Amino acid sequence: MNANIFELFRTHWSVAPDRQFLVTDDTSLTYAEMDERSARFAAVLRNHNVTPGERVVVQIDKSMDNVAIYLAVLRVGAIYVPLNTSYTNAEVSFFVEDAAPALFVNSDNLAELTTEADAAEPWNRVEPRLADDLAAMVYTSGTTGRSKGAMLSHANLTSNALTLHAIWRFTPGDVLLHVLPIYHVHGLFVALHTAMLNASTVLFCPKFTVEQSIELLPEATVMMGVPTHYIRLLADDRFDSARCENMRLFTSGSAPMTEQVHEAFTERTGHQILERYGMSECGMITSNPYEGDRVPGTVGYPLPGVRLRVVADGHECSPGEVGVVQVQGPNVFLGYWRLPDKTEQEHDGDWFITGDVGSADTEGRLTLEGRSGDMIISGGLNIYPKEIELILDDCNGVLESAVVGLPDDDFGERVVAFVVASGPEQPLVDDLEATLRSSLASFKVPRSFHFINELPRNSMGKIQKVTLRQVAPE
Ligand code: MLC
Repeated sequence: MNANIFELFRTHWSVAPDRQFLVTDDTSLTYAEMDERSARFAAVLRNHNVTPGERVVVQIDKSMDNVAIYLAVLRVGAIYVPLNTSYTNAEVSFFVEDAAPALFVNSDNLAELTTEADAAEPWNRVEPRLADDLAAMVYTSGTTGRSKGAMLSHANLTSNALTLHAIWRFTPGDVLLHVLPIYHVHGLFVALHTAMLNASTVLFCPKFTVEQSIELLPEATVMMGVPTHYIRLLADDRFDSARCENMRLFTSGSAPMTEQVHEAFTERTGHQILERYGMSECGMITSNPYEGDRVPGTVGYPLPGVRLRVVADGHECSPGEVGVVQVQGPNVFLGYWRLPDKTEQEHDGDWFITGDVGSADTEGRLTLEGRSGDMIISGGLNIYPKEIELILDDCNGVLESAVVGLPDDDFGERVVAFVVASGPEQPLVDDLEATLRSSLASFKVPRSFHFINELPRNSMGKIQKVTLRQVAPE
């Protein structure tokens, strides 16, 4: 049997080849048309010597052809490596060097590849793959500031897609409002895979705007988002229960949602948001129940087939006790690309150490408390302070720096930098910002800079970020 997940998609959507798959403002594409488009791109990939097991790095705007290229990469048995479109050249060159792709698709060659696809003879086959062959590699940042490629197999993606499709009760006729970027696990796998297994129509928005979401909600039955999406919708009076009349399910993830937002949402729409928990290395791990209590502030139960334990000081925690969440299951990645030591470091035997801190109750319902590292989650994007501090520390006039996340009404957390000047003259904030912007994606650039005489340290010399968060000006 061919374990290539593309084969699974094709089996499921073949029930409705003429159904609209992706619908945008000005155009649409049926499932049969997407099948053909991906076959054309498959031919192009093969002409570019993309053979099974080779990587294809892709950094392009969200579009129908982006989806076709993703499917084409699966089809030819290669490994899809998506990159955030806001990464700078400096960031991208690291990924390209690390992944060593057979092809790098970006805005420079997209038009040419598209023209080649228009003219290509469709390659209608699906390369046979084994369950453990890689389908995708998703970069995640790390505490050291160096990104790691999480290797995801066809079996990883398949198990998660089938499970979510089942537990979130996708039914014929479901229409997905798709506002997420497709360079991350949430928008690419969770949203698109479940829709494809359902042969669902997807209202495919190039990016999230309140205006377009409000306009499209009456036509949709399912929306998947990050808390910032729901916070912004709630800030608009037009977002009400009438707009959500056809909606069956709102899910939220990638960042914690506050109980206040949960409650305001229910009050306004009559719907309870279903919060779930996942990460690039594992796809989805837990979910609040479709039927039964969706408890604000908790992320629900392990998905069927997924095992979870909470560990503190080398022992498994009893219910209610807080520790680090560890996971086992068919969804868990195969390791970090070319980093066997790092892979081993983040495992405890057969268990993957997520780095998230939480507790499980007697029924196994998980509540997350935070992270064991000092990662910042801003608008559903993970940001590692180290990456920013390393650049700041190299700036003229900077002795040292520390970056923390502070509470933010829109993004959940925002990035803030504390800087100690190396001399009597403070460096200019504009200069610091310009240096950071030249090498880092703009969502990582601190929203404010604060100069202090020295960084608070404990007796071991470790910077006390908790203290910094407390002294930060509003
Ligand atoms: C944009 N900006 C951000 C930001 N997004 N700053 C901090 N945090 C963010 N998340 C900044 C830009 O850098 C830019 O800054 C300015 O805001 C305008 O950019 P924009 O692109 O127009 O912003 P906007 O459309 O408002 O984006 C907000 C957003 C977006 C919430 C729609 O961030 C988003 O799509 N987030 C979802 C991310 C996601 O899919 N995560 C899933 C990861 S998978 P400037 O200074 O240049 O003006 C995962 C696993 C799991 O975590 O469980 O799901």
